[in-house]
Amino acid sequence: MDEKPLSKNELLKAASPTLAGTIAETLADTEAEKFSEDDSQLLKFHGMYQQDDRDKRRVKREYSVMVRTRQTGGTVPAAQYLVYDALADRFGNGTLRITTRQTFQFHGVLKGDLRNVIHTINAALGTTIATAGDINRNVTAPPAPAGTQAGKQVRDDAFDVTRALIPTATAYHQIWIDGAKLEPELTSLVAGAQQSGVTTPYPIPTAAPGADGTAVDPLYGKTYLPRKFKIGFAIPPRNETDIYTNDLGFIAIVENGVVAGYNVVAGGGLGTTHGMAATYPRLASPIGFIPREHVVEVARAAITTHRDFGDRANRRHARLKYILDDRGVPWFIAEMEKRLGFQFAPSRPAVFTGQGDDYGWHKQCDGRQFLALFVEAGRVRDTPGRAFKTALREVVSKFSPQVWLTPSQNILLSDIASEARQDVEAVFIAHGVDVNVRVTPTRGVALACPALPTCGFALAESERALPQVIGEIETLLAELGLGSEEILVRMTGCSNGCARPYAAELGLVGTAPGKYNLLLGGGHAGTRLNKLYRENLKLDDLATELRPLLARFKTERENGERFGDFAARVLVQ
Ligand code: SRM
Repeated sequence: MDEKPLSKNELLKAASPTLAGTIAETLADTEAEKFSEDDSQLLKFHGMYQQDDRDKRRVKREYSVMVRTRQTGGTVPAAQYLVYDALADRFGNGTLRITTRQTFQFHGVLKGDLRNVIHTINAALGTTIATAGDINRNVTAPPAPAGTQAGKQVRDDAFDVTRALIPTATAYHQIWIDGAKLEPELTSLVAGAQQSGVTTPYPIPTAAPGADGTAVDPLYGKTYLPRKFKIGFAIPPRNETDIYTNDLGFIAIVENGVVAGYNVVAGGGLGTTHGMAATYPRLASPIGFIPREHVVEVARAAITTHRDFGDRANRRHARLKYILDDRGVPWFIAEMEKRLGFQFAPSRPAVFTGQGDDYGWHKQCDGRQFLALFVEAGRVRDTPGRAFKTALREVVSKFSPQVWLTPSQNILLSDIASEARQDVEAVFIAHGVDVNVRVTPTRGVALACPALPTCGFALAESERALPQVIGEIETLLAELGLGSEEILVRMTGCSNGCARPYAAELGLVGTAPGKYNLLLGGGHAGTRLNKLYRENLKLDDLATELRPLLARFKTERENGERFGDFAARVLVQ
């Protein structure tokens, strides 16, 4: 069908359908300081990215690996959290990074420590399988600490979809798990995770390759997908998971407290390349309604449609969104229905009104409490005078709450007995963290990708610049008497869209060191993309650029109008 030559990654996958490459050989070679370029592409399917510290690049390239875990719906059992916390200190850079897709990343892992890390994660009933690569990534879902039945059903469905889409024919088990031994100091933590009663949520891929090394994954086939694939779940009216930015989204339709089924949306994705108009962000299109029992089949049908029709010649045109635009949404629906053997019903009414996390203490249905904690740019760490990571470890260790990672890069701790609330607060206070002090609404919803120094794509700072950028916006808002206003600000170091800047009320997208495209007018509930307002703006000039815009917002806004809606109406029509 496609006459253009296959992309390099396609040839690579075809040559190594077990995804083994020469990873094991490089691991065994203690002299080799890094993986080959080909292996570093295959490593992604194992949940790892080869990186180097770009702050040090001018002096010497120092290679390390970023490891990404899988946490369906951001669910992290307490005992598993304690293992991750220890791994970050023992083998990573001492921090845990919560991602915009509710996973954890360990940065700075040395090649020689990788087997230890991956084996330990698996021993603690976690996995890193397929958290990157041309395959289904972490499935996002609204954290459901309140304990509602609908929340639990959605989480169960997210796990079912996850399990159904885990690849089988990989070398994962052989390379990282077989014969690996646990570090003695981690043994008791891992035993805690194993005994904590958590049933293993992820199947361990054990399908060994045949003697000729050509085992083919039954779902993905020999060359997997043409590109990454992302699935999310949402429960209206909250759109925490930014459902329309996923390749495939399931919007729960809740009736009488239970999930009747899902509105399916497809073809979302944000990745773009500067200067290439053929690449663009896109929100998912409505496909139709399905009863709950069809959720896994629909996910499989979308995956195989992407597998069979995605562009395998041009990786910049390979996401599902381009299939929907090139062939049309009606074509996609018809193709899905052909594969499913039934028709979609018309989508049911569903309205999103907001996203983000409500910080502080909340009551669960069962009378216990959960605590939502703000984590700036998702970086769990200790800083002078504020030992957040240590406090978290102590609280999780003492009170065993369920840990939830949110798509806004925050942490929720649930199932805490009401009587324990003061004791939990005391632990945080002892480490310089007052959980009752609120950041401003704008800081509370801001997101940033890691960018420098770890990301190879970063053109400009993001995570490290965010606190100051928000500080400047806070100052402007306070000067104008708008301090209580919430503006959804999202920043990235390049055009790939990792902190979902195109779905923000105010997006900053790095173009060069110190320079950003300023985008305005996205909807705060994730239902409208923003538009370019200023190209290559110097970050130093941001306050000067924003002051008159915010002043106009103050005087010209309609009653209760949010900044994003005002900008879409007045500034970037
Ligand atoms: Fe992303 C690539 C970080 C969510 C679109 N993303 C990368 C890499 C792995 C760079 C690389 O390939 O070497 C970044 C690693 C940097 C580092 O040091 O950590 C990276 N992406 C992230 C995270 C950690 C950002 C964060 O602040 O949390 C998120 C990890 C999510 C996870 O747990 O799986 C992350 N990335 C996203 C999202 C948002 C989402 O999924 O909700 C997007 C936009 C949605 C989408 O996929 O369209 C996103 N990342 C990309 C792209 C552009 C893909 C495209 O279609 O063009 C790339 C580049 C690529 O794949 O070639 C990319």
